[in-house]
Amino acid sequence: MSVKIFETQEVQDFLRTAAGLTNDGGNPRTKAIVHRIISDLFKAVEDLDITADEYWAGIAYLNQLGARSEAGLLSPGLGFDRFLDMRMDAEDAELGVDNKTPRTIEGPLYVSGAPVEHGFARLDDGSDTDGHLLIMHGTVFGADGKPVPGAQVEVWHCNTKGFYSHFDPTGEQQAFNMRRTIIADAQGRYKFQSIIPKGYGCPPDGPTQALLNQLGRHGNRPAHIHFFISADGHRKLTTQINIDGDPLVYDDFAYATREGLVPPLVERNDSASMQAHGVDAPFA
Ligand code: MBD
Ligand code: FE
Repeated sequence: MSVKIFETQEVQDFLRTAAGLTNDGGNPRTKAIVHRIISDLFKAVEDLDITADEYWAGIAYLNQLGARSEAGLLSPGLGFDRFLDMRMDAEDAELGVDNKTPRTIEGPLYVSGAPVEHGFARLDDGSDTDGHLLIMHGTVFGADGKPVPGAQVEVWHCNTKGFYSHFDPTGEQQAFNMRRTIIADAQGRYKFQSIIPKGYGCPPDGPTQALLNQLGRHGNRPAHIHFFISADGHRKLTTQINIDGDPLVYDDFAYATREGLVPPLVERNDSASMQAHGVDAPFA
């Protein structure tokens, strides 16, 4: 079938009606967005000769995506999250804003309400004994280059099985394991102890992975740690770091790796530095 009806007045009028553009009430912005999206989809059906079977398979797929709560997982997999960041980066570039730490995507696994700690936090509850000890510390700076006392550093990551607390299918993790909010000290410094996470993989039996399979793509992320950095009077930063050396650092299904977000890891074995940096002497 290759009939072309999309450009006809009948179909164009129909699209306007379906999007509510021909009636009062409702939300104009919603109408404009829905009109554009359904128009683009109608056009795709026509241009690609999408069959009824293919169309209904797509509808069934959306239901599966919802049933498994994976819309937020497919989104970065198809590059939408990265695209939104690219747009914000481009806007910043136009305004001459120089982001010292690049932004990158939030992902679907943040949970609000993590325990709040001041200056230092241990993120892991010690139950994941396969983990390699990790200490990370730094200072939050504002756009003016000055430290931001009391800045809020929200940090979250997964365990050595690639599972996040609240989303762990094994049910083995305590609530908020490997999730904390750290309030930076008077010099804007934060520090935490945890374990090095493993990479994340999409649920192998889920709809996101099923689509990625059809695209010939994997659904894995390199090991990473997420951050929200916020403070009064400052724009919130959403970012991550990647664990250097992970084979997928530059092959992330969610496209979140960026230059400047792969800090070097320093292995420390001497007990003096362990004591200086460990949980017993967080600010020594
Ligand atoms: C993750 O842990 C993640 O950070 C993203 C972006 C997508 C899926 C899982
Ligand atoms: Fe993640």
